Amino acid sequence: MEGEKIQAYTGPAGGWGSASSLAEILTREQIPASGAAMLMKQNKPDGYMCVSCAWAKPAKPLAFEYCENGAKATAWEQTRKRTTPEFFAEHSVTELLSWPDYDLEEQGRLTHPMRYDAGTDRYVPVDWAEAFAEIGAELKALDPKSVVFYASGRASLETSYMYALLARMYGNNNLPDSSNMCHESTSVALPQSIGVPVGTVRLEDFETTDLILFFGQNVGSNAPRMLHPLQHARRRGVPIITFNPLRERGLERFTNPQSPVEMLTGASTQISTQYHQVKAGGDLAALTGMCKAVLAADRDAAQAGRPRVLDLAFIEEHTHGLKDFVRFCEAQDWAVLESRSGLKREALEAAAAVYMRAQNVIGIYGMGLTQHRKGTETVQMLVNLLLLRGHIGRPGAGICPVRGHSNVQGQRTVGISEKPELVPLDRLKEQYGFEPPRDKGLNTVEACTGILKGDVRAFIGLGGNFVRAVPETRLMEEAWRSLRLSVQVSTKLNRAHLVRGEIAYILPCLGRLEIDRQASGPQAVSIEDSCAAFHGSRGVSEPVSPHVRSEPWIVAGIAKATLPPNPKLDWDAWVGDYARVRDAIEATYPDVFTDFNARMFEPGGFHKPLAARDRRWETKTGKANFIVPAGLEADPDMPRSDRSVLDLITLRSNDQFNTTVYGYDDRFRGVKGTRQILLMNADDLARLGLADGDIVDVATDADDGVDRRVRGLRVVRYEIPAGNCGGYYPEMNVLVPLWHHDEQAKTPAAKAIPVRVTPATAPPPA
Ligand SMILES: Nc1nc2c(c(=O)[nH]1)N[C@H]1C(S)=C(S)[C@@H](COP(=O)(O)OP(=O)(O)OC[C@H]3O[C@@H](n4cnc5c(=O)[nH]c(N)nc54)[C@H](O)[C@@H]3O)O[C@H]1N2
Ligand SMILES: Nc1nc2c(c(=O)[nH]1)N[C@H]1C(S)=C(S)[C@@H](COP(=O)(O)OP(=O)(O)OC[C@H]3O[C@@H](n4cnc5c(=O)[nH]c(N)nc54)[C@H](O)[C@@H]3O)O[C@H]1N2
Ligand SMILES: [Mo]
Repeated sequence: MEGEKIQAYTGPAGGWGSASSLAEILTREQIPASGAAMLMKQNKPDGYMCVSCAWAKPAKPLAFEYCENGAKATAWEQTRKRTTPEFFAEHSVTELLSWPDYDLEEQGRLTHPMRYDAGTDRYVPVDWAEAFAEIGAELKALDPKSVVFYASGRASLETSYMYALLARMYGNNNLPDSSNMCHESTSVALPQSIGVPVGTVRLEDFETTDLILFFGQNVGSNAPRMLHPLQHARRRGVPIITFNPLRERGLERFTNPQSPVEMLTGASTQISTQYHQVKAGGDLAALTGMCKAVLAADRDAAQAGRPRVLDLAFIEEHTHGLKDFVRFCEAQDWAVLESRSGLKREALEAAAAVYMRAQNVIGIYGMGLTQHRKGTETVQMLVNLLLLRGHIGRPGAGICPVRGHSNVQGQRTVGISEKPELVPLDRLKEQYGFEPPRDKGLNTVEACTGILKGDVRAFIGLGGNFVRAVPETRLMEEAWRSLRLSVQVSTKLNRAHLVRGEIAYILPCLGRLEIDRQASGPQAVSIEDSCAAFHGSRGVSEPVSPHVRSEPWIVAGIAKATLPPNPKLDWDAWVGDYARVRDAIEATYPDVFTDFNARMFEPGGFHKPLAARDRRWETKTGKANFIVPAGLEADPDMPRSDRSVLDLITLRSNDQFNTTVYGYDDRFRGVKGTRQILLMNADDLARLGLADGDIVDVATDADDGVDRRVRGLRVVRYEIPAGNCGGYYPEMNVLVPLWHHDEQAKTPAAKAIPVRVTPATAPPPA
């Protein structure tokens, strides 16, 4: 426990803490000063697009258009450290399985294609040609329906388009992606509500908004560049109302590390003007309460002959379902809304009062809404609230899901989806002369079920760390080992390489920051940000090793070894010049990617057309829909009558990118040197006979016969609602049952897992 320290952090987000945390990682990853200079090219129209979050890139970037965590992501990728064949010769896979995530990735960048050798229990170097030949032969021998093509959200639009095409030409729509664990609730909710699958807000809307509602997103750690538009909005006097069980520092105060004056004077901007510590999963009730208050005020106004609160003209012309929605809200009892949300009626009415005064409202949200059993319905309830006063399809207003991976939204745009109806299959058929599969493919949860059942035989991973990111760690790792084939295209060593199939490959690829030289010269790639703008990106540093290859090259290699030749598709020509892939993308999606090659470096990006922004509603009713939820229970299949059961929220620290752990500090939450902690409320501690600093075990409260347990966590007394506790992802994934997911979207419900906390017991003898 040496080096562990828990001490409340009093600084703002940004500020000197961010500068020193950044200096520390640049030194540790041995990044020379010239490497640090490359940060100047981050998120610039002539530079590269950050590999960290998906937040929008402004047309007029700041001198330093990067943040502490974007810079960390760059340092992590640009590290001088290497994971070489010598490293693999020294360490058996069995040994590496006992290493923590941090130690695996901290070895540095992968340099050679590697194949697992059962005789020595080691990964050994292999030629690219040999690797492709075996992978192709295996895939040809397997039933296409038994193969999964996973994508993490970092690969470019070009790579993603090629990868989705590979899966479909091979014969399936088994294209699960990280979005299935992330904003799938958004992708299901928004099309039903407003007819588009993505947010409607653009960066410029922040300049004219006059209220921001902020639900379940930890901006200071996970999208820090967004603090700049938030700070600007606050300076204009725009209120920000936050709903979050934890008091997150980035949502409280921000010192702009790029402002010399602020850094010298220690001035900081208060970010949230109201902060509501809603219970995990309580947003559905909280939002219903706000809607109820708005409707009541409207009724009063109507009776008193005052101007109405609802935007009746908008509702009349553009929406459907108000009557049923009003009936639902009126039927809800305040006492129930209070107990489900954990917030007082007065607090919800105070939030509603500010909402009713605002002309242009933006609703922002992240994993705090999507990763719940009722995630989809909760997102829809936020849209319902916005619709009451016409806040969709108007400048300065709209819905703003904050996406995760830097190109996760774009991958869906170019065909990575298990849902065939989201892809123009007829156009692909015509363009490439093949019969695309029409049956629904496997999403992430379904792929996991298939692996558990033994129906899935091979797993190809384009980035990511699937086995570590998904729920049900213990059962998944066991089942993974009976896969026939596992192939991971990766930059760094992770657990998904070690928990492996019978035949296993690690294929090392270039990162987005590196110069990608092909037949026609250095290549650019493109991505889509969280506000639906497309941006070009050019690598700026030398490749980490002569043996690594670009993602398009690797995807083409697998395709050529697996698929019969196709006169309409020349994979080599695509790899030689990615502009030709963009031409192909444009041919498949002419309305979205018009003049793609000519526009890809437009400052601020070029935007995807979004019907809802123009108040055209591509829904079944042809209108924006008020959608009534089935009820207000956060988790219908797990009644929480027993007060010794707590809802566990799985969180990211300020020192990680998903399963990539940069370090053991979580500065803003005052945690230093450890991730083995459990945040708990003082009342719960007293009730359960526990104290700050105690060591506890945590077990999932489910009666399906599966033992899900994490041992030896240190209790941290924390300002978190009674009945909730918090721990870190991915360490806590062992506690998430695979079936515990959003009812409609199947996003794992990682933000409310019913658990029991008990004093630690010694682990049973191995
Ligand atoms: N540095 C860094 N940046 C990242 C990532 C990273 O790991 N590190 N990950 C990227 C990815 S893939 C994603 S998806 C995003 C994730 O970014 P976020 O959406 O911020 O995800 P989380 O860190 O999981 O935190 C969710 C927030 O929701 C709150 N919360 C939890 N439960 C509830 C609830 O029931 N209601 C409400 N209102 N709030 C709740 C938590 O307290 C926390 O503040 O960030 C992306 N950017
Ligand atoms: N309990 C719980 N579980 C969760 C979540 C949660 O909040 N709680 N969040 C979920 C969310 S939102 C997400 S998005 C998923 C994330 O799931 P994934 O996207 O599968 O996981 P990552 O940790 O982002 O993947 C990291 C690995 O990607 C590889 N990599 C990095 N850069 C590149 C690149 O440029 N190319 C290639 N080919 N590989 C690269 C590296 O080898 C690295 O080890 O996890 C989900 N799981
Ligand atoms: Mo994500």
